[in-house]
Amino acid sequence: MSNNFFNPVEECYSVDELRAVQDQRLRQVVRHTDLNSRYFHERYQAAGIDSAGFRGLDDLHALPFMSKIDFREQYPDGMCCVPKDRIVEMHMSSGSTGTPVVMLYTQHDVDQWAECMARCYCMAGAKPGDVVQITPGLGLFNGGFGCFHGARANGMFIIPAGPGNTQRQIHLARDFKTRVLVGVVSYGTRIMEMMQEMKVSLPDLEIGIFGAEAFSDAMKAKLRDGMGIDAYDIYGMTETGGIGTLGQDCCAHNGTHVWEDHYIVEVLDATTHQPVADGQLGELIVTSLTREALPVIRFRTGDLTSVLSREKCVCGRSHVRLAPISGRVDDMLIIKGVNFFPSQVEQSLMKIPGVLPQYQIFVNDVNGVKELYIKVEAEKGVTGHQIVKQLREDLGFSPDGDVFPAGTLPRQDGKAKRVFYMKNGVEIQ
Ligand code: DLL
Repeated sequence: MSNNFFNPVEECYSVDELRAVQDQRLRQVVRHTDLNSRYFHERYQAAGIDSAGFRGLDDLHALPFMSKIDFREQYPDGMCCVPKDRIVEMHMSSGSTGTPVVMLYTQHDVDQWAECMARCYCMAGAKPGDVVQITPGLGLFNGGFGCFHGARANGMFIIPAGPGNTQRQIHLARDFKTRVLVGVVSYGTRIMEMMQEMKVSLPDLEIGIFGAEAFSDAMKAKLRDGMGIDAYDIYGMTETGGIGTLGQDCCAHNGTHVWEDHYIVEVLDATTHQPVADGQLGELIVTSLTREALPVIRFRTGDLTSVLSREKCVCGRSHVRLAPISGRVDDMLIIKGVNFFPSQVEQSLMKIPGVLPQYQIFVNDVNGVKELYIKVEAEKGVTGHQIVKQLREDLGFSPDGDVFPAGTLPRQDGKAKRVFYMKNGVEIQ
C-alpha cells in the first residue's frame, strides 16, 4: 500500500477550493463552447442560456444534457470548439451501432489527459523510473495512448506492448522487471492465467491498474491474489478524454476519486434526471471543465454508480469518491421479475472457490420468456450445481449453469464480450 501525488496542491484541494475552481472553470467552459461551436451555441440558445450571464455552479442544472447520440450525429468534427489546425491527436470508439464516437485533442487536451493519468499512476504508488507495461491497444482505442502520455508525464520507463501475444508479455515483464501493469480487466485475467500456465512468478510486478469493463470486488481479489499485486480500478471514457480522466481508487481502495478540479460529476435518476441522494444508484453525468477541442457539458455517460463519500479520504484527497461502475443504463437484465446487472453475476461467480475468471452470460428469449444460462470456467471438482446454488442465493432465482475446463471458453485481447442475447437459442446481436 502506497500513496503518492503527481500534483500535491490540486490533488489535495479542500472541498471549498474544489467548488471555487469548478465554479470559475464552469463559467469559462460554457463561454468557450458558446463562442466557438455552433453546435453548443444552438443548444444553449434553445435552452435559454446566455453564456455571458451564466452563473457557474448555481446554473449547472439549467444546462442541457448531451449524450453519445450527439457525438454520432456530429461525426467527424461538428462539435469541435477550436480551429482544425490546433488538433494534434484523435481517438475513437465504435460502440454498438457502429457509428464512431470521436474525441479530438489540442496539445492542451493531451497535456490535461497526461496529468489525469499521471495522477492515477501516482495514486497507485507508481514512481518516476518505474517500468510500466501498457497492454491496452495503442491505436484508435484511447486506452494505450492515455497510459503512454501519463507515463511520459510521470517519467516512467514505458513498455508499449499493446494487447496479445500473452506469453511474450510475461517474458517482457520478467526480463524488464515490470513494476506496473495496465490493462483492460479481462486481459489482466488472461495474463494471470498465462503466468499460472507457464509457472512464472513476477516478483517485480507490484501494481496492476485495470478498467474499461465491469470490475467486481471478487474479480479484484482474484487478480490481487493470483498475481501478487495491488489491483486498482481506473475509469474514463472516449468522450471525457480517455482512460484515467475520471479517476481511480487510491491505496485505501474505497471508491473512485474523480478529478473534480477537471470534471463535475452528478448522479441522477436515469429516467427523471433528478439528483439521487448520495449512496443511491443513478446515471453518472459528466461536465469537463478544462478540455478545449471537445468539452462535454452534462454528458449522460449511461454508466450507473453512486456517491460513496464526499469526506476527506485517508489518502489526503477530498475529490469525491464514486462506487465502482455497476453496469450501464441499457445493460440491466430483467429475468423472472428480478432486475440485475451482469456485474452482479460476475461478483456471485467469483465468490465460488475454484471458479476461474472466464465466463459468458446467455440471455435467451424463449417465446417471450427470458431465461439465463451461464458458462464459466472452473478447476476440477467445481460443479454446475454449485454455480446455480450461488446464483440463486445472490440473485433470487435459478438460472442454468455449466462448468468448463480452464482455457476452453473464447478469449478476446480487447474488451471481453460477456453477455450474449439469443432468441429461441439463436444469437441476435
Ligand atoms: O474503456 C477507457 C478505459 C480504457 C478505461 C482502459 C479504463 C481502462 P471507452 O472505450 O470509451 O473507454 O469505454 C468507456 O467503458 O462508459 C464504462 O461503461 C466502461 N468502463 C471504463 N472504465 C471502467 C471501469 C475506455 N473502471 C466505457 N469499470 C465507460 C467499469 C468501465 N466500466
